[in-house]
Amino acid sequence: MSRAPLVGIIMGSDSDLGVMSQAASLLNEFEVANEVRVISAHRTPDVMSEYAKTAKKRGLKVIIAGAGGSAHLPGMTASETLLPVLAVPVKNDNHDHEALWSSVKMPSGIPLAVMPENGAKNAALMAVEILALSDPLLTKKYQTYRQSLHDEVISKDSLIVSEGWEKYLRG
Ligand code: RP5
Repeated sequence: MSRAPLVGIIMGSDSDLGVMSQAASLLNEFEVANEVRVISAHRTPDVMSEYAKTAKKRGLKVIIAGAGGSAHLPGMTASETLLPVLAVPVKNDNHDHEALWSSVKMPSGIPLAVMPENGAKNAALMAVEILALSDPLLTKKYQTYRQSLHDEVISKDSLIVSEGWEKYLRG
């Protein structure tokens, strides 16, 4: 994507990329310029600090930050920028729910919008909602997306009602 990024997607490790790339893919579908970086709060705190402090000046509007384990990246990034930060607690098989807890337990005063565990897609959608506030074209695309969710449920329901749930389950 060649336009200046509006959304920064950062993660604590390349092991988070499987989850966090879902945010980038979704933003690409909406044609929202984004950048993907691996930045660790623990291993590269200097880079994290610089990234957060310069993000707004560089034109970013939203940051999506994903991390697993004790997950300091989302909260620390939020503390060093005035941009909204959306946290994605990354949950791999060897993790418990610590990333979720460390994000939702942010002390009062520094807000962090916390998504579900591995909820990178929802983070991207929330970023779309934020950007759509000042972008009518993006609002239109988002409305179309929401309508498609609605229509999909209606068509599944119709099929279950007309064919019966047993046949539906058998495919
Ligand atoms: C966190 O520790 C990362 O966000 C990742 O989820 C977890 C494990 O990192 P690696 O040891 O796989 O690099 O900081």
